[in-house]
Amino acid sequence: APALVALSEPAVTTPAVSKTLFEKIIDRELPATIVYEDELCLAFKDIHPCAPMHVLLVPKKPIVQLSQAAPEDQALLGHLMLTATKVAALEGLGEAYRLVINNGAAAGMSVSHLHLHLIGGRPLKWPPA
Ligand code: IU
Repeated sequence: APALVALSEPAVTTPAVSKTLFEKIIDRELPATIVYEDELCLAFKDIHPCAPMHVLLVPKKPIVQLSQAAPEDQALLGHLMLTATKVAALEGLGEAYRLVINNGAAAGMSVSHLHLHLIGGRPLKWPPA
């Protein structure tokens, strides 16, 4: 019957590309402990910290991963690095911290929005696992 056909239609059209977790944090749709923000990026505490200090820095521009960054993103990538040094100082890490970008699932990337890990507050061994 036509009525049943109509009921089988989805009530809401989903967007072609849904927001990642980090976009939702940037847009304040999900909570996070934000430690720094400017017009280009946001820094917030990792929900599963691997050290006493573990912050994620994300560009507001949704770059999927480092290998998909474009030449026009050069200044933004530099800004993320320099901002990480600022956040490290703000968080009292002194000169001892590590910055990590995981690129691709096999390298440990689990959220498809470029993010720079800032890790510190304990002795860090090298190489990482
Ligand atoms: P990765 O490099 O993609 O593995 O980093 C993703 C990080 O996002 C990882 O350290 C998670 O603990 C972190 N995270 C988060 O902070 N909040 C969340 O809701 C989820 C993951 I899911």
